[in-house]
Amino acid sequence: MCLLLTGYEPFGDNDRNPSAAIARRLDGERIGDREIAGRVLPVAFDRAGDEMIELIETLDPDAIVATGLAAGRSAISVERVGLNVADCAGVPDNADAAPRNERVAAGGPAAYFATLPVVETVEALVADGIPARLSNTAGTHLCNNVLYRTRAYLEAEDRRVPAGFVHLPLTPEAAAARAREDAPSGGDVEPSVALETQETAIRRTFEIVRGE
Ligand code: PCA
Repeated sequence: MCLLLTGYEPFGDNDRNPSAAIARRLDGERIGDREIAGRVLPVAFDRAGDEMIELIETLDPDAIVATGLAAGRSAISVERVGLNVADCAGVPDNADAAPRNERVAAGGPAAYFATLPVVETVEALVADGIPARLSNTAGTHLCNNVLYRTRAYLEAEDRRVPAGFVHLPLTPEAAAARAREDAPSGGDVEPSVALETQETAIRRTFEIVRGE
């Protein structure tokens, strides 16, 4: 048994994805008596959810924290809900799929709640001095897709494993790279949080799930 942590590969106009970096950095680290298995999912609507389900079947995790990048957000965002909506909102996936107003699962419920202790997690992160917030939408791109697929699978299999999704902001380096053209002429720079702080937040999220 392990603690499953997933991140995503780069996508769209992001040539780095902090969620992949953190999954790699925390892979093999111990939280109490459990080891984190850090894996990177493809940004592809027809593969990511299936790969997550394969990981759950192979690794039989005690807890699942999926993560992804949400450029523009200023805080670590603990997602409350995954919607039955697939809409790339103008950003095709890495295989050029661009769903518009589709369902993640035809005939499935409108939404699934994350089963991580989302409120306690946000409270603990903020108490530790980490900018964090509860988020009521994971969007309609792949992050939402994997949250929905993961929870739908766990419900169908009656597996009582806490599972949820955490969106991560840009790192300062990535925000600076994206601002390189605008910033000197007075444009705004997107918000960012240092990778080390993001990593601490994800480690802490697992500790809270484990009741530590
Ligand atoms: N963020 C996107 C997909 C992959 C990622 O890291 C999202 O928020 O849906």
